[in-house]
Amino acid sequence: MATDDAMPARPMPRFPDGFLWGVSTSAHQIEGAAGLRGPSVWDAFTAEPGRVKDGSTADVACDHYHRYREDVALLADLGVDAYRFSVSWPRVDSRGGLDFYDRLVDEVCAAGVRPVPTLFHWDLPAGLDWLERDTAARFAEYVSVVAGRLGDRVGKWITLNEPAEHTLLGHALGVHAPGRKLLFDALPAAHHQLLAHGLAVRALRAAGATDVGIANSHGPTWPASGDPADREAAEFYDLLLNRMFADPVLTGRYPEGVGELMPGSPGEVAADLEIIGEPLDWYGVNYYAPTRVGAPQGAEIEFGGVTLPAELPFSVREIEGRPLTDFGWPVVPEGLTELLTGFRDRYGDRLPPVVITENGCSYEGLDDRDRIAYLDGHVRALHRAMEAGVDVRGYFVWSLLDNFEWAEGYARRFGLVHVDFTTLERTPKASYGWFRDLVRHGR
Ligand code: IFM
Repeated sequence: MATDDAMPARPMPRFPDGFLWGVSTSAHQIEGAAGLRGPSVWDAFTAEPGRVKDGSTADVACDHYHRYREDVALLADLGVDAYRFSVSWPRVDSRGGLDFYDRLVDEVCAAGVRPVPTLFHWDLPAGLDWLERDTAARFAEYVSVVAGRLGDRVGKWITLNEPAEHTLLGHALGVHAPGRKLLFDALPAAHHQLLAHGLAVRALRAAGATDVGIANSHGPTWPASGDPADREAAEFYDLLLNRMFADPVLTGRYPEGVGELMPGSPGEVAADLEIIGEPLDWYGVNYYAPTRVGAPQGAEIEFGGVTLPAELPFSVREIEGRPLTDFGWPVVPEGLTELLTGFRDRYGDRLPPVVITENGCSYEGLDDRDRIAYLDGHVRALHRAMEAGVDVRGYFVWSLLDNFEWAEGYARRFGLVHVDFTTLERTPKASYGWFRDLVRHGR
């Protein structure tokens, strides 16, 4: 079991009353295919040889479908205020419908924890396609069904998880499901997800929801040098990964030059943007690390487990002098302060209160001091952003459990709780004890 002496010696600054401490997971990464779950694009993708590095699938994953009571007991013992999980659209579409989530939400509420469902975390039902506009309308129908069934117990909702990554990794580079390598022709998948987000906000509002957000992934983009070519490439990268997903949601506009690339006439895109820009109650940020970007170098680049093709108009460079996680991601806590204060400066009053919907790191071992150092540094960096005037209302660790890390399979361990993928035994790590102390102290 985790020990109580895991807390770093330096006292943690106080967080305001009501600040939400939580942990996150997603359906495809933990549940397994048990029950009546229909197939998703991820099932088809993992069945293709060579797609997942260790050749694994998420057919069992953490078997959370059967072990959810044990996992909710871990949440209760951790003492978190909130649990962010995702609802599997293919499961809801199956004959089992929402029965599993009904039971899960009851269990989470009974443990005194607030359920915070994400309505789409990459497991699109097989046969649907984000390149098709109709998928956005289908998503809104599904969201109405979920809200109708769970809305009596769920207050806080998340529409989408990381549409940027789902577009980039799944549709532009082909390293995630559905495995397309369309490069810039993948942009309709981004627009249709954003439209789905806006339609989902409307569907949730129609069902009476008053606490709605999105979980977008963001990070500062650092130019590799002061050279104009590097600066221009970094600005472009910032546009693609940050502004293309934050601007339309927060301001109802695409950054200059982007709207023209989206499917539909200018009038249609403008009408969609009215929907996409529906006001939110809060804005979710998933933060892991900044990216250092320079002019293209005419060669493929290995970056965070992904091969970036030579023809991209930028290249990703190493951030030197920083510790790396097991995934090879640099540990840069102050990037979170920079990101949040930068958002406040860029979006001003258009930025609603922020919630950090994911932050975490992959490390091996039960005595995971590196994870404690990572989380400790990032929570302090978050506090500095709050001192600088950014309105942040919550912080969720990715993740409660070690789980199926997409194309990396089970090789990356992000959990506060270790999962033995042979026996499925759960063992809290040192970081679990540290986070439990932090949550107690934070109150
Ligand atoms: O595991 C993922 C999660 O599904 C989305 N955000 C990043 C995490 C770590 O890669």
